Amino acid sequence: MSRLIVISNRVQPPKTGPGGNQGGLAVALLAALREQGGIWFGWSGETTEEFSGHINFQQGGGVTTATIDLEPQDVDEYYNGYANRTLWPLFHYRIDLTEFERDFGSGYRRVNQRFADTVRPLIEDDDLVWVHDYHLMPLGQELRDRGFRNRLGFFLHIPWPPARLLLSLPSHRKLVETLFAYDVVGFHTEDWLDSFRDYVTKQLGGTLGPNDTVTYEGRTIRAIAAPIGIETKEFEEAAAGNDARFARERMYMSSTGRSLIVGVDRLDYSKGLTERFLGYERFLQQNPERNGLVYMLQIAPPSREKVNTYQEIRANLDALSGRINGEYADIDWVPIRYVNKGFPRQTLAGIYRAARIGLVTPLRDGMNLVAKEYVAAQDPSDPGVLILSSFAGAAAQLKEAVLVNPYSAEELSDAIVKALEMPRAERIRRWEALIDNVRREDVFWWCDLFLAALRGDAGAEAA
Ligand code: GDG
Repeated sequence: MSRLIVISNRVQPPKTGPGGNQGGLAVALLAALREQGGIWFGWSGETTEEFSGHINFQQGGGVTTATIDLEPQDVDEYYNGYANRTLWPLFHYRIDLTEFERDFGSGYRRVNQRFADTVRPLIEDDDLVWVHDYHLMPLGQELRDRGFRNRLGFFLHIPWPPARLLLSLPSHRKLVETLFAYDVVGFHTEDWLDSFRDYVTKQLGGTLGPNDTVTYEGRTIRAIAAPIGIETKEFEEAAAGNDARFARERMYMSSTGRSLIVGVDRLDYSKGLTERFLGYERFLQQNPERNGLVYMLQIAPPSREKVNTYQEIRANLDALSGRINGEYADIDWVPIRYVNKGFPRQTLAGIYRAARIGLVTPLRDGMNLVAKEYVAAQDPSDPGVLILSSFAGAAAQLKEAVLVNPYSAEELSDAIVKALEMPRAERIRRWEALIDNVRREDVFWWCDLFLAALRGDAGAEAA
């Protein structure tokens, strides 16, 4: 069996035992690495005055990780710059927040070259290489430029934007062309895949062929939809376990007789938190008789704090939650508990299970794993209701959720009422359809699907 080389911006060091706090992606990739052998390569998250190409190897839990340090300028231009000030907002349809700076582009190229130079000697002839996400799109081309002939795959974890938006990126064509260095390029949904095909055919003059192939300038790749899942079985077990029970009891004790509405998101403008708070405010305003009978817990650990749009959204949410609480709170009730810190996964599982409503309303999201975690954590005999943005990739699979337009405060407010009033039989019926998908298309299924395509297995059909 070929070894697997996983390359991503950051590397998740393997943690073993029940204290492990990894999400689905890390769990699946670590399992694949354990089975096939190989290395997970990426940035350490640390900086160094001068880039040396020194690789720090670590072994643990049957997996080898290899990390490099980057220069502060690299981090500014590549990570905080091109990746998170240019590509992230643009690919989430936020052209208003997208910053175009030449230095970002050159930093992005430089870091991708540094990745290629340092990882190249670690790769053996028949290793499979799987590159992840928007930070590293040109890495495949950089490796090919260094004479690399292995099977190379790329998976994009965020949406692929419509061509009309992508055209606003200076040198968009060059960036997309680099994807043809891979053998397989994966997206979460048919929607994102369609946008990619549309760009390639209309802007590049490429052609579509059978079995998900796309050809451009004599080079044929497979472009597939492969929706990521979660480690469903482990998460279901965690939700029924002791740590989760403890978290659940804490929630019940602090709010006897009140229905919990939960949101869990990295603090990011793509997650629609401002619009969610406004929708909840509308609900409070339109349903005075329900005030005091519900409360919202929004967990939002800060992310990308060096990027000013993230500082702004944080300040906005502080103000908005303060305003709503100031307006609607009572001496014994606070409508929003807004918490800017992270919790262990087991605790999250317990909180999800205690919640009558899971509110997952991103304005745009490649997939959204919280929606799936919420479903996996429910009590089968009395499940809660998932309210899900129709603009999350997950909506293509989780069709039995209450689907909403996250921009509409009215729709959010109506959906909350509908979920609170939903009879138990309907909640069970919807949940059974949801959990069926979350179990079947879990993260191991996703990983196998992509790797089968990458190996070029005959008959490896995408989802
Ligand atoms: C990108 C794409 C795509 C959140 N708060 C805590 C915590 N989390 C965990 C959640 C979930 C993960 O973080 C977030 O995953 P999402 O999928 O919701 O979103 P992104 O971080 O934006 O991920 C996304 C994903 O890649 C995978 O392809 O689905 O569309 O944007 O697992 O549970 N975990 C812990 N404590 C917290 O407080 N332990």
